[in-house]
Amino acid sequence: MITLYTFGPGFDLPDPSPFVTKAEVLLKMAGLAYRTDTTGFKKAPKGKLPYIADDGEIIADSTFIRLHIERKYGFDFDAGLSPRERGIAWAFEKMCEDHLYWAVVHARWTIDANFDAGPRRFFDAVPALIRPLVAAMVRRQVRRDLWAQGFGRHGEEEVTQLAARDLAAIADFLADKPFLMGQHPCGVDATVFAFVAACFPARFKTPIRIAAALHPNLVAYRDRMMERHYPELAPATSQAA
Ligand SMILES: N[C@@H](CCC(=O)N[C@@H](CS)C(=O)NCC(=O)O)C(=O)O
Repeated sequence: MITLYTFGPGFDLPDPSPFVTKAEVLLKMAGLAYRTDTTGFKKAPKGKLPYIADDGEIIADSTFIRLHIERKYGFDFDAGLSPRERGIAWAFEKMCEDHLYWAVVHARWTIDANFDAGPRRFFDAVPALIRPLVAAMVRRQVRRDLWAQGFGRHGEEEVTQLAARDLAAIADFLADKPFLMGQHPCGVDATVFAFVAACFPARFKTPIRIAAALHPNLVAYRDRMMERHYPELAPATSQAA
């Protein structure tokens, strides 16, 4: 059976990491049996989650997990889409992963109240004496990552402007369709759902959440996907909108 290495549910989400949620939804969409393991971070081949172990084979990175499922199990996440639609789906996916994601990281890690309400909990298992030091060290590294990526050079208002454009683009393209590319869910929905849901938890006081909630179709989409793949979490996340 496939093992998916995760952080475990947190922040009123299936996983604090939208990349992990994306990978899990892909496994669910493909109908593959899997179990989750929250103890794999230290052995992550690329230093990040998610990764999977499938019959002795280790695959790291949510997109490579998708390609692995497509290749090994012959499941086409974009079945029924034209080449043009596949291109659009890929562009939305990468906008979420390489743009919107960093706005979420910025909100969670650089705003003190949000850090205390979320990421600080990652360090609960660290011995109390060194816990503040370790938390500060990792937080510094995330700030460095944000600086290198570019969002760390912007103010909160500027980051919000960029995230709001991403969310508006998704909402406008989604329009009144149930799923991003039409009547049926496809691969990009695993990604868009995961990253849109990551904008919503009420514990994070961020204008990004307000920007997302401005689009009723986005809220409904998040709820629809949550109900479909995480019915046990659906009521909690719906209140968190
Ligand atoms: N491109 C990777 C990104 C994964 C990623 O950024 N994971 C983050 C959590 S959201 C992580 O594990 N970060 C830990 C670290 O950088 O130390 C994917 O698609 O899986």
